[in-house]
Amino acid sequence: MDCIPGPKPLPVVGNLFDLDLDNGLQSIIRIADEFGPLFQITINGKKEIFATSQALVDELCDETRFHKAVMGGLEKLRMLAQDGLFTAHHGERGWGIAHRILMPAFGPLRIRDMFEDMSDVARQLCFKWARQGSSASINISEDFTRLTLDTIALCTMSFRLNSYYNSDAMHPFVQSMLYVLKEADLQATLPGVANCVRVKAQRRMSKHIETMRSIAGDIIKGRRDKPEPVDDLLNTLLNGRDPVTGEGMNDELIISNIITFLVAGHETTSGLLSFTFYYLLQHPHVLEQARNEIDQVVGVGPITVQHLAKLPYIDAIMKESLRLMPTAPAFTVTPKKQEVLSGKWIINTGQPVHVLLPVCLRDEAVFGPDAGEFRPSRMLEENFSKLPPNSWKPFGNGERGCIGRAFAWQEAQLVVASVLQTFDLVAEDPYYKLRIKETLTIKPDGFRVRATLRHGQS
Ligand code: MNH
Repeated sequence: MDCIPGPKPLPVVGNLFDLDLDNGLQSIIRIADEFGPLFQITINGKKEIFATSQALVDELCDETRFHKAVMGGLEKLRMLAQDGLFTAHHGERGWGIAHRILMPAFGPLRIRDMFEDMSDVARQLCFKWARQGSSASINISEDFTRLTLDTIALCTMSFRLNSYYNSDAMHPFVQSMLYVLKEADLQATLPGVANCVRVKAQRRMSKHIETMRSIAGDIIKGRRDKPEPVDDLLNTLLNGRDPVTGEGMNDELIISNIITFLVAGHETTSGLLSFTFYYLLQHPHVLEQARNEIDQVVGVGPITVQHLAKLPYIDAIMKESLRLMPTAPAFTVTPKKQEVLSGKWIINTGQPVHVLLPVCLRDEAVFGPDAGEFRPSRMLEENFSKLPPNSWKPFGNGERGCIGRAFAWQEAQLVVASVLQTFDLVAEDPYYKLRIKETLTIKPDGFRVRATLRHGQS
C-alpha cells in the first residue's frame, strides 16, 4: 500500500501556511496540481484527503462503499438548517422522511408548473436592465442573486421577496441569511479555540438564525390560517405523508427545509448564470451561435416551457460552464468500512474524502488536452452521453445528489434565453480578468456588463 502524498505538515499548525484563507479552494487546487490525483493536508489537526480524477470519483460515487459526510462549512450550517435535506447526516431520520415526501415535488412535471412564476421574476430582471439603459454598469452576480432568491421563494412558498423593488435594503430574511452564511464559512476556517472567544459573533449568529427560523414559521402559519387548494411545494411540506413511515414532517423539520431551499437554491444557480455570461462574452462565436438558436427557435415572442427543450446548444453551454466552474465546488464522502482506492491507497472508516470538482471536471484523461478550455460542443448530447461514468458531477451523487437540479436547470435556461433574446451584452471592462469570490460557493468577482435592448424594443 502507498502513502497518500501531500505537502509536509508543520507541527501544531499543520498545512495552514500552504493555504490562503480567503481563497482556500484556489490554494488547494494549486496543491492538487503538484500532488494529485489523491493528496492529503492537515488543517486544525485533522487529516483532509482530496480526490481530483474521474477514476477516483467513479469509485467514490459507489454508494455501496461510500456515503455523504457533513463537514466544515456544511457542519456549521447545521445550527441553521439542522436535519434539513442538505445538512442532514447520513441515515438521519428527518432526511429520509423529507426526501421521500419532497422528491416527487421536485420532479419534472411539478417543475414545469413553476414556469410561470419563474418567467415572472425573469421579466422583472429584464425590465430592470431595460429601464436602466445601456449606460448602466451592471454587477451581474448581484442581479442574478436577486433573481434566484426571488425565484426560489416564489416557486416554493408563493412568497415574494421583491428584491428588485427594494434595491437598497434586502428583505430581513435575506440580510440574516447573508450574515449566517458568511459567519458559518468563517467559523469553519478558524480553529475551535478562536471560535469560543468570539462570543459576540456567536450571539449575533444565534439572533440571525432565530430571525430566519421565525420568518419561515410565519410562512407556515400564514398558509395554515389561509389554506389554498394548490399543488405547490408549501402544501407538500405541510401536508405530505412519507409513504414508508406514514408520517408527515413536524414544524421544525419543515422550517429547516424551507431554509434549506432558500440557501441551497440561490447562490449556486446565480453563480452558474454569472459564469455562463462571463464565458459567453469571452467567446463571441459561441455567443453568436447561442443567439441564433434563440432567434430561430423562439423569435421575438414570449419564451414558453416547450421552447426550452429545443435549445440544445444553450443546454451544452450551461453544462460546459458548470464543468469549468462548478458553483458548489466540492462534496465530501466517507467509506462505510476501511477501503482501498485505486488499488493502493487505504482510506479508514469515517475518514472524509473531498471530491474537488474544479479539478475533477478538467481531467485530461476524460476531456482531452483542451480540458481547461470552454468548448460547449463537447457537451452536446451525442458527446455528453459518451463520457465515462461519473465524469460530470457538479450536482453531487446518488441519493444525496441535488434535489433542485431540474429546478435550477429550467430557471437558468429561461434566464439565459431571455437575456440573449432581449439584450446585446458587453463586458464593461474588455480586459476583465476572472477573479473568483469564494464563500461556500464560487462566483465571478467584480464582473460588470452593459446591456442594450436588441430590436429597438422597449
Ligand atoms: Mn443543489 C445538494 C449543487 C441548485 C437544493 N446541490 C446538492 C449537491 C450539490 C449541489 C453538489 C450535493 C452536496 C453534497 O453532496 O454535500 N445545486 C447544486 C448546483 C445548483 C444547485 C450546482 C445550481 C446550479 N440545489 C439547487 C437548487 C435547490 C437545491 C435550485 C433548491 C431547491 N441541493 C439542494 C438540496 C440538496 C442539494 C436540498 C441536498 C439533497 C439531499 O442531500 O437530499
